[in-house]
Amino acid sequence: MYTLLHGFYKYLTQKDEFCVLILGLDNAGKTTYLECSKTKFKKNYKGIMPGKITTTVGLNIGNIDINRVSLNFWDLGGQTELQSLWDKYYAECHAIIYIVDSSDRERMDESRKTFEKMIFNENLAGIPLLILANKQDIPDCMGVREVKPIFNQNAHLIGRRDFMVMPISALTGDGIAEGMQWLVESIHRNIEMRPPKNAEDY
Ligand code: G3D
Repeated sequence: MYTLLHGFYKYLTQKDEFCVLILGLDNAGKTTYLECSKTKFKKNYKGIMPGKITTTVGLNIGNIDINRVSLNFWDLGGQTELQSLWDKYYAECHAIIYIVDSSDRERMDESRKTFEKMIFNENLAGIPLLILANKQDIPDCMGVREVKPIFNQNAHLIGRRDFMVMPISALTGDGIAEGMQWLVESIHRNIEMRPPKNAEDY
């Protein structure tokens, strides 16, 4: 009887756990994005002041619970020497958030090439991709209408998976909630291909 009740309780309270990688060039705003998301979605979380956030060197991790879903975020460093570590995490992840500095036109092609190299990896086949065109608060930055065609050059590698380019400002928080909603829905759509990390506990 206890086992039955315990199992039922577990069923009612257990959250599906998923892992999301936050990737992009250094200075794109990955750390700021994760901080902003935690501030928005975690009760009582007091975020770090944007001025005190330093660029990702190594790894930042964070967890956000949304309804019955628990998202574990891995913000990996974007410097060239750290990019070689990204693929160690591909087989385990359920979605990718790729952050672009929309105000940095000079590095846009470098960002696209890094994205191309990333999605070429077979461990990411079919995995939902969310490109966040960050820093939309900066005047004269590139909007989604400019950023999207650049990354669409890799349409043959993106294929039929869930793919979206959305505008955000990690500094003001604009667009963060919409992106998170898309992410959760896409992860659910792909659940047969990549079941939750804790699926075997059910
Ligand atoms: P990274 O983790 O991808 O390396 P960071 O990037 O999160 O450290 O951000 C790099 C710089 O971009 C930081 O400025 C940060 O404040 C800024 N930034 C991040 N997101 C936004 C945004 O949406 N709008 C604006 N205007 N700036 C943003 P500093 O000056 O500390 O280097």
